[in-house]
Amino acid sequence: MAAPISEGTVPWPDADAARYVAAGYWAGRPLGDLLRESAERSPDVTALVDGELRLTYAELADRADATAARLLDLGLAAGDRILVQLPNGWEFTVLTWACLRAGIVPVMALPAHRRLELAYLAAHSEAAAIAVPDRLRDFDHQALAHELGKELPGPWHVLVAGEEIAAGSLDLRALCAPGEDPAADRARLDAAAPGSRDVAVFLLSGGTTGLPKLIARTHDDYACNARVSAEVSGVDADTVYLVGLPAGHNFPLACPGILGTLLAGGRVVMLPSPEPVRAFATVAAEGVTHTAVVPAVAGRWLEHAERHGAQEMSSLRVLQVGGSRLADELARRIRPVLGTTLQQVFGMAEGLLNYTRLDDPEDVICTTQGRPMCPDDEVRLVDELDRDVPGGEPGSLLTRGPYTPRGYYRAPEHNKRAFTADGWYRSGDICRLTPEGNLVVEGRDKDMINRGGEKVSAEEIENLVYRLTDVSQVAAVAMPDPELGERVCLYVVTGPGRRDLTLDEIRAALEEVGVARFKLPEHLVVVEELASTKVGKIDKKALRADIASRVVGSTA
Ligand code: OOB
Repeated sequence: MAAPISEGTVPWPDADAARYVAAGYWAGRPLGDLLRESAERSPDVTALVDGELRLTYAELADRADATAARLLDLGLAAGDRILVQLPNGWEFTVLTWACLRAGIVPVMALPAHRRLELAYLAAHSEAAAIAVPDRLRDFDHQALAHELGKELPGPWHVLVAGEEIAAGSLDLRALCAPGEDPAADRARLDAAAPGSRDVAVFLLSGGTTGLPKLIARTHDDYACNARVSAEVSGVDADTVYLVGLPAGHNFPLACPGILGTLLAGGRVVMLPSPEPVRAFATVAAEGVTHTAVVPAVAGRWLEHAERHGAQEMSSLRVLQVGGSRLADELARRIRPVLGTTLQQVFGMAEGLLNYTRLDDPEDVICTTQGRPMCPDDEVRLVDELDRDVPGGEPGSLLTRGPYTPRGYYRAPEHNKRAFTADGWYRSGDICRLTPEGNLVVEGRDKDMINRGGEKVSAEEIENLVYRLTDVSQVAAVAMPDPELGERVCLYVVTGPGRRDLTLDEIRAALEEVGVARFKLPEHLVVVEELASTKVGKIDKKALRADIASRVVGSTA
């Protein structure tokens, strides 16, 4: 039997929880209930679009209940975990809604994850099932899903969305089909609704450690996350929200994303990728009003619009950009070129969300990453000794609040470093506060590489390279990149007799053990020795400066 989730989570202190309830941030109701209520308000309105498939709220809510009932019939129970690794399609939304109704907890993996990440996530969360596509971009997700099961102690269900359902797999599309008796399914799920303080979803941390951390988001806190986000981004019943980023990421899932839009009675349109030709055509065809992208995608959209025009974008009212730092220069082109309002979003799966407001002056929208969405979000900018920095100075961002959990799941040792004793989360972002109260992200003091919004833990890559290749020293650092912002660069001191170690060899070794492709190093610098700091640690600051000067040198 898997251990109950509550054993690994860190609850908010009672006094804070009471405050969040009193202030109305925590509604005291599970997300599945709130979604059901949204469906009640507008049963005949289209809620979900994926290509040819269109579902009204009544159809979506009933399908979700039917799916939930079938999951329970399979033997899954409230509190069980299911690894979700689905591309952006209707099945993702039906399954997620179903899980929220039944109290089954989705662990939001990304389609790019491979054996190493999935095996760890399945084991760490003690998942009882996985939902995958059959194949995606030439990768056999179904086969891998079955292999993973062999190493897990408990029962393991493989749910597959696709044409080829192998022996031993369950057809996810059949599981998500309309039910025979919607009223009975509904009554069954209403009667077994999870508690509002229970865990609703597990999100993955961007990661600065050897292994990714799981973030347990409760129904109360995640509903607040989605609902308040909807308010500050103007998402309501008239919204048509396009999902182009991987749906399991916090940004398109709940900032306000899929959940915020559905809670507000709007329409969600699923698209497999934000590639501009299809994204622009979909915006035009569906009358999309809101969407979320990372800066690298915003750059591609701007280029596309500059070449082919932006007529197709006329319905788009808000373009949310976040996940990594948007260059001011790119930000300034968005309104003139795309004719839409930019909303910068500086968020994290750990909680805190900062938004520029839609009616902020253009200068604030283009040069800051906004401010916390809730009056009860607490933010401090501190120095190395956790002392508040003077106003306007850069400092390391600490935060607490109604939707920022107080610890990672099952990670007591790591939590001592990642959180202060009084519950502040150390985001690792270096920010400064402008006089009018907005945050500007200036850098970070965490050992992470942000590859166009995809987070790569330097430590994770270094550990693997030590294990798999003959190096005596290795350091992974961010290499500046005009398109993605950063890419992974490796500095190595090779082991005896291995002076010929190549980038391809390292990449092949990492791929062989099943690391997501976006984490693979893209540049290798072999050196005699690595500079160290006074305390004997590898001097990464010096390495970052070194690679930055080499990149500038190579393009000059
Ligand atoms: C989002 O979430 P995560 O968990 O993948 O990554 C969080 C980290 C932040 O701590 C920061 O280092 C970076 O990503 N980040 C930004 C940023 N937005 C995120 N850095 C600079 N400027 C921004 N606008 O990335 C995420 C979650 C919810 C909404 C949006 C993004």
